[in-house]
Amino acid sequence: VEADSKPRGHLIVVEGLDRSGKTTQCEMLCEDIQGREKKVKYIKFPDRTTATGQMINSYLQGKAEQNDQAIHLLFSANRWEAVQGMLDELQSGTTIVIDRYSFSGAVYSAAKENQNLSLEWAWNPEIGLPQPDLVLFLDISSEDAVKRGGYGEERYEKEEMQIKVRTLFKHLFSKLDHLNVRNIDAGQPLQSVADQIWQVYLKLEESGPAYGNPPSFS
Ligand code: NYM
Repeated sequence: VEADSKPRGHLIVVEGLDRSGKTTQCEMLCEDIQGREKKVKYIKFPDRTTATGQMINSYLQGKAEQNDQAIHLLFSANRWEAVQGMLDELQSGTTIVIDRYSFSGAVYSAAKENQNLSLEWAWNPEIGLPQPDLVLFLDISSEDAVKRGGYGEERYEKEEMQIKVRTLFKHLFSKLDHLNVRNIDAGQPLQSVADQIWQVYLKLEESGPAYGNPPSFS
């Protein structure tokens, strides 16, 4: 907009089930963006290094119990405490690639067996967080996810839960239809998934630079 202001970096979110290859794809995308002489930063939620992140880590590893609402709000707080840092990075022209964000936040809580939290309730604390310019949803069938060497030991890494998570992701994205969400077929070999992602990224770059802070979730 303002001719003399500097463009900000893009905010890109990568979402998907456990075992969908998110982290590997984030790393490959960051390397490719860097290869274009652009500044890029990788962020992962939950950020297990902060005080809230340590509580989340204990919960995920089964070392601590938490009430469903309380742990949900801790996951959200773990994002809120990172907002200023993210906005500063974007303003300095750095593109941010985020490994899981508000979408995982809402969907995993709403997928819990006891059905304690509705998707709508779970989305509420995310309102006001910066909205990504692009969401890459790494879509993989739950059966394929299981075949990829089985799940880890953490809470939520169970087949029944993953099936619900996948359905809820799709439902949430259909409700947030103003967002730029791209479905990526993550059942393909690594390099082919990376190629799909790269094509989508190039389109974002072609759409031109962004200015000011990104809009917030409403
Ligand atoms: N998870 C992740 C949530 O339940 N809520 C959230 O807000 C986020 C960001 O934590 N099974 C769940 C999804 C994962 C687990 O993620 C840890 P990762 O990417 O395996 O570290």
